[in-house]
Amino acid sequence: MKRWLKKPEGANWGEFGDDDRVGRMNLVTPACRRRALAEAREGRVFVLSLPLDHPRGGIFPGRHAPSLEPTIARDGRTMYDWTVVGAIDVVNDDRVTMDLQYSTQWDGLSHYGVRFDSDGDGEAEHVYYNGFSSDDFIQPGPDREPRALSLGIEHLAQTGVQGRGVLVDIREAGAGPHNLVNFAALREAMQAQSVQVEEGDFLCLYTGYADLLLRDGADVSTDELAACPGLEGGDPELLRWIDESGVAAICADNPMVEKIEGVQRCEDAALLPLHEHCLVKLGIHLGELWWFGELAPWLRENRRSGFLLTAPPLRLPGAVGSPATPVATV
Ligand code: UVW
Repeated sequence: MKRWLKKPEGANWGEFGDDDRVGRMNLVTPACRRRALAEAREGRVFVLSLPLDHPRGGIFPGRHAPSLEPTIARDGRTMYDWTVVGAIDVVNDDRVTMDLQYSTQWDGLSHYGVRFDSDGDGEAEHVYYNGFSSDDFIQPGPDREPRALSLGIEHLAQTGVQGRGVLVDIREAGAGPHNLVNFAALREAMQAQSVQVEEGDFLCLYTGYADLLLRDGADVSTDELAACPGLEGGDPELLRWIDESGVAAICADNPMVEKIEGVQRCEDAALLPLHEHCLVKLGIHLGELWWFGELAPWLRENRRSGFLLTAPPLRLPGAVGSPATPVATV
């Protein structure tokens, strides 16, 4: 069912069907996966996740670190060292409370929307990828659990999230006081590192941010973190290239992929233009706070940029984002 009369300029809504819920993941075809498998030549793996209790102290107020506690068994006992009289079994079960987007994570297509008049009645609604709207969410209430009905993260999980990752080191590519990386700078970095991006690839961006979060025992200053580069979402050439390149997803080791400090913005435009372009207009999932600290040097030493990436989110119905433990195989 087509849900909109008007779509935002540059949106691909309808391209993968009026009911599509996974966007550019449609471009990760069996042929793409075979190409990705061919990158797994050594059989060596790299984990691309931070420990999920990082960033210590948090980055976004309101997103809390995981807190573990034992499950309460039917008999009221906590299930740590749980035993049954007359048997030798010892069982531990636990539960976690955490914000799904605290650490290494996927932004689902229901994580971010914009106010836009998609039904042409002169009033802006809250719209998401492919014209889904706030009607496709259950809002929290006294007897209701909230959930994204149409664009929950389970749809991404069901694709398997496996394909070819290509890593670009943009640590030195940024410019200006905020170290913004525009299209010209990204292209230069890709050329210097012989990175070829093909349709259906997962573009991975190494900024060094997550390395700082893991720095052993040392305090990391907010200035050091702020100096790490990020994409300049306000650069129209960058947005055009993201569209034309056919990338399936963009994954970075920083908190937002893009940086918003110092970005020129028109009145009533999005604060996060790359989020708008990727998540709303094109259905490109964003991976955030990934960790490339071991993979990047190995790829550099071996003069490679491609790898087999396997990065499913939790298959958690109705969630708008998810922690992930992405794995690179080289
Ligand atoms: C926001 O957009 C606020 O968060 P994230 O960087 O997780 O997408």
